[in-house]
Amino acid sequence: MHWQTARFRIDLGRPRVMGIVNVTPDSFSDGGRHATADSALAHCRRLVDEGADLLDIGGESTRPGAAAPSATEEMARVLPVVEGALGLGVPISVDTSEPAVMRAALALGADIVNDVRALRRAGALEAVAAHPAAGVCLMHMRGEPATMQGEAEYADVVAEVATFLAQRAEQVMAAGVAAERIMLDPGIGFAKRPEHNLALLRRQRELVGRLSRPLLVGWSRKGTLGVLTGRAIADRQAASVAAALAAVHHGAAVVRVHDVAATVDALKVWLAAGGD
Ligand code: HH2
Repeated sequence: MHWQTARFRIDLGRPRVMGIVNVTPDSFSDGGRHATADSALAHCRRLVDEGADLLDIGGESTRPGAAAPSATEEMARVLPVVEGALGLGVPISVDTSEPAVMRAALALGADIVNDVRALRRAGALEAVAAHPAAGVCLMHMRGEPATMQGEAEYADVVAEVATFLAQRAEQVMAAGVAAERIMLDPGIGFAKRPEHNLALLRRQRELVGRLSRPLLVGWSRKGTLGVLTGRAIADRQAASVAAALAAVHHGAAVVRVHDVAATVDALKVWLAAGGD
């Protein structure tokens, strides 16, 4: 299995680590830490040195209750960092739902669009389809970050997430995006309560089995880990690494993480121990 992206064909024969770079004033765990292009780029370099297989650069916080920035503001945050990061030798993903940001980033040469809204904003699907090989990550969410936790009601969260992702992948393929470009994501913490997130982890094999494309999963520092451990956001590294390993153990192809060095080390040991 592989993931086709603009410049790289990513071999998914081993688990891959996507390092998170938030160029935002308000992200839930690292808001304001890399708010200038220079500091964000320095962070990109550090994550690549730590072993990140790919980078995900975002200019919109999607924490529950967050307000969306304008497209102009998002572009001003993200594009200079994307431009600099393109020279680092790893695939560059842009975490955005905004078609104007997608178009501009893809024109610069970005490899992947990672969209928590699964290309559902008007013009987003066309922006990605217009590029012959760019990769895309389609994530499950309901509603908008400002209101999504009010929509966290499921009869069977695994079945409902699987149905959404399978249908969305079909629609994106029907628009001309080849299957090999698509990655799917259950959207941990997006319109989901802790019991939903944990069901998606425990039953992740079932989810993977229902989908024809690989899974990218983001547990890093999220609220369910706080519920499980009683830890504040800044103290969830061990919990995040454990969740990333569990996700890989249950079949995730890519894990989206803040703590790249710790996750890379843990995966090395897990692989040496015969992890599959
Ligand atoms: N989670 C966040 C943002 N983007 N993209 C994908 N594909 N999957 C995720 O689970 C995911 C995502 C939220 O985390 P973070 O980027 O740390 O925070 P914020 O949205 O507040 O910037």
